[in-house]
Amino acid sequence: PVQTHEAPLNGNGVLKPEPRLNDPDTLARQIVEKLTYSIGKNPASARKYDWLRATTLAVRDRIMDHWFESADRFAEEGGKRVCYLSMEFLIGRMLRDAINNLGLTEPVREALSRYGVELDMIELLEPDAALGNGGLGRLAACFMESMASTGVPGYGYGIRYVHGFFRQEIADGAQVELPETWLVHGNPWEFERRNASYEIGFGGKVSTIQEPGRPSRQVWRPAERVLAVAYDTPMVGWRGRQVNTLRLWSAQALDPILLDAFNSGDHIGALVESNKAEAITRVLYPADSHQAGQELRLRQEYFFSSASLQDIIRRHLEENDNLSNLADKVAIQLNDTHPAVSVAELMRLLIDVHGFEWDEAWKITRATFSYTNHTLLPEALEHWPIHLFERLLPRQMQIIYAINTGIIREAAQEHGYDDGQVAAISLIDEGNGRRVRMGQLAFVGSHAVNGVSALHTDLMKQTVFRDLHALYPDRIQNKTNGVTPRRWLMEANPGLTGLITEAIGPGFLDDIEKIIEIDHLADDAGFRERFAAVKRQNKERLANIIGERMATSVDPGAIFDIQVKRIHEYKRQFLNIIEAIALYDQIRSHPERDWTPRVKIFAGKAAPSYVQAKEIIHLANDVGRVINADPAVRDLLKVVFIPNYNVSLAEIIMPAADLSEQISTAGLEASGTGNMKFALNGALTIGTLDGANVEMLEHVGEDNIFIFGLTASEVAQRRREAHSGRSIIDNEPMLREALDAISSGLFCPDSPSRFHSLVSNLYNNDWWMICADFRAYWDTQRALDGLYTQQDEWQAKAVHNTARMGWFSSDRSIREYARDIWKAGPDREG
Ligand code: Z16
Repeated sequence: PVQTHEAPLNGNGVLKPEPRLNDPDTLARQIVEKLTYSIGKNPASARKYDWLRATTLAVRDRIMDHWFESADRFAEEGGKRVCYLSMEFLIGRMLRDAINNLGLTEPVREALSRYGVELDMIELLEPDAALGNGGLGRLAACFMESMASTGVPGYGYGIRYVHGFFRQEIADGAQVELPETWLVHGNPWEFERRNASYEIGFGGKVSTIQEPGRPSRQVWRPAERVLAVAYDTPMVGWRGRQVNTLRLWSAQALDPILLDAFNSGDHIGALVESNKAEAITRVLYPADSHQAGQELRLRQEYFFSSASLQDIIRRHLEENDNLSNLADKVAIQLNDTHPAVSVAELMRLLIDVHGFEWDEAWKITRATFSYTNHTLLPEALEHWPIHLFERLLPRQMQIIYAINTGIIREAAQEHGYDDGQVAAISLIDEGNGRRVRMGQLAFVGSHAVNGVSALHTDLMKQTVFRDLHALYPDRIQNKTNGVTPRRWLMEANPGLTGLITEAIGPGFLDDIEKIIEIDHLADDAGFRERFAAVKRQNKERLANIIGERMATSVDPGAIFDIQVKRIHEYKRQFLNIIEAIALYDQIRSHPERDWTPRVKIFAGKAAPSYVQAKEIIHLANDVGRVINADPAVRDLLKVVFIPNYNVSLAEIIMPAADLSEQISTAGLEASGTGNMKFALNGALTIGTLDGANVEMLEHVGEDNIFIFGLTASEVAQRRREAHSGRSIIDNEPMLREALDAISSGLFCPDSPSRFHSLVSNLYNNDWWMICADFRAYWDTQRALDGLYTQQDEWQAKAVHNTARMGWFSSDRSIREYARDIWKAGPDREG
């Protein structure tokens, strides 16, 4: 195996370079030095991209100083490391975040201005690192930033996809997917670590080796092997206090080319192996809240799990005599079930490679792992067909059977479980063609299992993990999600950050919960006006983008009513669109009424194979085209779908919202994190009692959030009663007329039946409770119309939202994980 040690760069301190200075003069000089000697341009001939690259390299030098310091400190202190295993890290752009956290924003701006270069302009040229689908991947990115900011020695482990999440275009109203190519111009943030590479096996056979006088052991001989090569990216914490590492794995063939085949004339065949290996890390699956069931996906999951575990074990053995104290030195968090095969893989490595007995290995494994669940949707729960699993990972399959036997024995013998209860906890689903249930595997292999909001965690105990929870009642705990205030307030909304700093000083930048100190300023008319002025500026910026990209003019004086997130039936963008159509109808029928102008803004991507989600995108675009062009509406209502929602667009949208739409069918959104970003930036929320909305209500108070609709238990009740939409539609003229308008082809005259199946789903079973919640949603929206005309009241509520959102910082989430699950971090000695 290709496992060598990384050379300590500043051994004895002899080779240690002078740390870089941060004044504008030095920065200006060094940026030009990079331009000249690393890029080969002079300031006169340099293009915008060259300046971006030179600036990135100069900033990167400053990160290196902190990075080594952090690594040396961890090694010296010998404390517990936290490894966050995640198939997705949705980071976005990195330059502004790094500059902000290093306190370099003003000196870099000044340095560049000497060459007539604008920092804000070059920042926009950086591609988004879009190695994630949505909430789960963005949470991992916020957690990486917060671990570095709160002093947790955190290591992210994931996959270096060549193609991140697809680029979305809208053509004639419909989503078109295009490949994303963030690496084509090189990636100055990553460092290839050839010396950290590991072999990953697939397929083959397991044989039993029996040596005289010794217990038999299993040896796995994989049929295929690929190489996992590490690429490290620094994760800079607030004030550069700590820099952690995100280690992403790239797949390569062991032999780059089969020379024998090539020489005998088979030029294509010579490359087959390398193509097959590289395919593993070629592309991110664009499936959110839905299992991607292909073999390649299982290969991806095992590939990055095994590489990460081998790396963790290697580092541990560099610093310790053996692996028996692994759990004292490492906590491994499984971000959803995507890395759950790690449970079997660590067992294999401990037993087959490092000679542990089963019981000892199982103790170490459980003490090391913990698992976060992000969804209860049955279609999202991963379960792999046994035959596929067995063919690809035969030894891991054996281990899973053995784990299962142990768990079932414990349940039957010690707890008297009957056959039905045993079937419910089994790692093998015998129901539909025998499958490995990855949630069950992650659960039994972990000492702690968490949900991502209080409601979601309760529902986990009642639904998917009901029987395992009964067996292990102390294992499930809640860790409500959070978002990093550096990216989502300071960097995205410098205007608001400046205003708050003027009002209460900069203390909230180090401790976001201090933002509560602006709460009483909700009663201060002068402050409210300045708060509203910042919002207005942010809305103008978004209005300009909408004008440029979509040739639609929107009035920044209107309510900016925004729903941005992945498109999914349970998130109910459809309900929002139906409300827009009903409002359109009312504005036309009652022109004399005093309508409050509104701009309804949508953005988000649909999984390419998710037909209904794509129809919803199409509907939003079709409805927008008709409403925006109707003179009878007199600009009182606009409907806009902004293409290609991503982290960078979110950074512009969040600060520009008056109203945040968080309207999922209750019980289905595990947490939501966009809800937090909006409210932190002073948007009011219209939402259901779902996910973290419930806790937002508790923090901001019921006067400052607009809750409507069925509760989770009411939804469950109606579903048991086989609720259908028809009787509701019959008794609700506004709803019926809106649906009739859709069915009539009013919005799609070229293809009038386009949305028939979307509408007939509502009549037939209304699974997502769109009809059931329509009236409550409509009434709440109209109350908000009224409130918006009372700007004093509206702005006071907006101030309360910003003031009271400090708790939803990912710093708080991370401190809870560190305290309750990892037993690691700065608050623990050693
Ligand atoms: C995802 O983004 C989420 C769940 C999931 O099973 C798969 C993906 Cl890709 C989301 C949840 O839907 C959302 O409620 C939650 O806030 C987020 O994960 C982070 O926990």
